[in-house]
Amino acid sequence: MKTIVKTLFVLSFAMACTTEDTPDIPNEQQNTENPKNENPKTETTTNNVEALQGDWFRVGGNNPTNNGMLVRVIDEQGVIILAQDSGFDKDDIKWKDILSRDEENYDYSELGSDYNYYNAQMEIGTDDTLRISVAAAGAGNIQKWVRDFAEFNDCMPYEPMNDENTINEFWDAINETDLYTGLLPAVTSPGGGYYTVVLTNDSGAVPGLKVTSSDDTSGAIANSTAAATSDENTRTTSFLVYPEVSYDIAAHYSSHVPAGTSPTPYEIIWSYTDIVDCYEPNDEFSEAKAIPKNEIIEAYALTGHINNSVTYGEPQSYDYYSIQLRKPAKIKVELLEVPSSVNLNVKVFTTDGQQLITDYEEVSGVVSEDGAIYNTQTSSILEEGKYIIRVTIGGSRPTVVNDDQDIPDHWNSPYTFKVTTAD
Ligand SMILES: [Ca+2]
Repeated sequence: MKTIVKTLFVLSFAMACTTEDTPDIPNEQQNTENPKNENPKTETTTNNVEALQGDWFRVGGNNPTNNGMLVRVIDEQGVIILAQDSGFDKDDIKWKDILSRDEENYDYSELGSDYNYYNAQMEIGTDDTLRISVAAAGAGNIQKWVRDFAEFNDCMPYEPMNDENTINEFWDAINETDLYTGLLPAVTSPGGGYYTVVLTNDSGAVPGLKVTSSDDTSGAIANSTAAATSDENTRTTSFLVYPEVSYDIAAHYSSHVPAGTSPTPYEIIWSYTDIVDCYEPNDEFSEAKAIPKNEIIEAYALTGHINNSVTYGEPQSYDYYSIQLRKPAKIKVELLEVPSSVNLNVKVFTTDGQQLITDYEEVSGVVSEDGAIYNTQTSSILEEGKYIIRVTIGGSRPTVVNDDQDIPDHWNSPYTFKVTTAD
């Protein structure tokens, strides 16, 4: 039943709404070469709704946000199982009092977005498609419904946007610091990537390199000299990059090994390595990206530095996904590959944000340790509908490396997982 709140909502918007799909021009008239009344039926008491029973997915109509809606016909009623973004609720009776006119045609009442019912007709085709026309406000509209529907997948692939540049400059004196504001440009790639900056010279100077987010005035992503490293004339820093953030570079002449020259030439070489993650941005609950069940999903666990430090629990540590259950089941999230440098934490939520109780099954490693691979399954069977899966990155998760340190596994290696259902 609708609540008072819903009723008030409907009243306030009634002027703007007509039916669920704004009616348009009716379909061409039925070409009845053999009018049905030539063979009048005698068994008028039988309501032939047998062929309609079961699930129907909406795939076409003049309101595309309603596509993917799932209506389940039981006897003479069609009930919403998956509402998608239609504004309807699960369990609303979308098709009411279906009455067969003949083998293919039915009359019924269609629930409009104003929660009034409108006279409508449906025709089932030999290809097991259902075509619906709603007659309202002097016009009709055609919707197409089918028995099965590919699951939503919000993956938006893009080409990697790698970049590089070299700057040649001079220090005029020992202890001079040259500041390059925004030298490392903001990237647009949703998944971010990583910058590598090399500050070097062949004059014997020991360089100091400072990298900071252009958006953060306190601290630094990296700030150190090449003193006591394997190559004291070169300082190298790599760090994870967040989209739409630029970074500043400070090049410092800290000291010299042999007799210094003045001015002292130096070189800054930077390169950007893009990480393609087709489900980003998905750092917020509201940004959850739809993924299909039973398919391997590939993503990167961490986008990088908004500020000079990346703290555990910041949005870029989260990946949110949504899945849909078409029948009651447990949700099972199977981690398949996990970078050795991170620990992944998997949680399942209702769309209201309520976290569901889950059980774990270790596949390799220990659940709480880096690189652990395990399955997460809801403890109870969930009803049909949409659910949110959150993958959080924990563990050691370095976002900066210097000089000879290896690029951490989670920068270059995706995690992969698959969502399945269980009884
Ligand atoms: Ca994310």
